[in-house]
Amino acid sequence: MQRNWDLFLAPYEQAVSEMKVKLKNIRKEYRENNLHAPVEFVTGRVKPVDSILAKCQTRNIHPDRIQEEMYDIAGLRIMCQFVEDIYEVVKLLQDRKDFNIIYEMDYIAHKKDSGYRSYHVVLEYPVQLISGEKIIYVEIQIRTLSMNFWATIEHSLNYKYQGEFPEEIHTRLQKTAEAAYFLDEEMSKIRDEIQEAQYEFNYRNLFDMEK
Ligand code: 0O2
Repeated sequence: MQRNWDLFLAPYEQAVSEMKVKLKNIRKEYRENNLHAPVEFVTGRVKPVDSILAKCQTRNIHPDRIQEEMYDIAGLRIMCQFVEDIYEVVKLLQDRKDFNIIYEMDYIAHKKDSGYRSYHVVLEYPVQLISGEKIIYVEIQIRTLSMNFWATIEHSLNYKYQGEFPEEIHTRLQKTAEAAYFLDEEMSKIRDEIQEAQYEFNYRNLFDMEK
């Protein structure tokens, strides 16, 4: 039987929209309290149908089991300035009562062979529909701006090579992943200085606007 994809994906669309608001509100609340926000920006998407079907093939998921076995149909990304912010965001998510974390993977402490680093969290998220409550999976990837830069480039190259990178490119990507992480480590070392400068900069801008 032909699946009605719009109907199937509607709760995922709703979950992504709701989660975006919630995550952006975390940033807003920090800023209103003149605190460094561990969330720099948030993006979200619902996986396109062709990607869902392709993943069914590669992961051997039966199309009738997509809802139960595919965790990243609803996906959000939280970008952070510092590695320390990632763990602060994870703690915030763990403490929330409006969803339930069922899976966490720290690809920062355990980077992938590709060089990929990010913190992955999968939630059971309750969506309120006219038919009642539906629990769906939502994946959140939390990463620094530097990790995001690397992952975005690697992802587009992956598309070109379909995961079969020539050895030279594979090695270069691993090297660039280390360079990106070196940047994160160096930034962490001068984090206090940076945050102080950002605070002064924001404060001055606010003062100028009021003139
Ligand atoms: P798209 O286009 O990003 O939506 P898990 O812990 O289960 O979340 P796992 O088992 O690696 O992680 O799952 P999967 O499905 O391989 O990866 C989930 C998502 O993590 C991917 O989504 C990517 O967004 C990201 N990711 C994982 N590994 C890599 C990597 O080596 N490079 C990059 N650039 N991203 C990665 P999709 O399905 O690729 O699609």
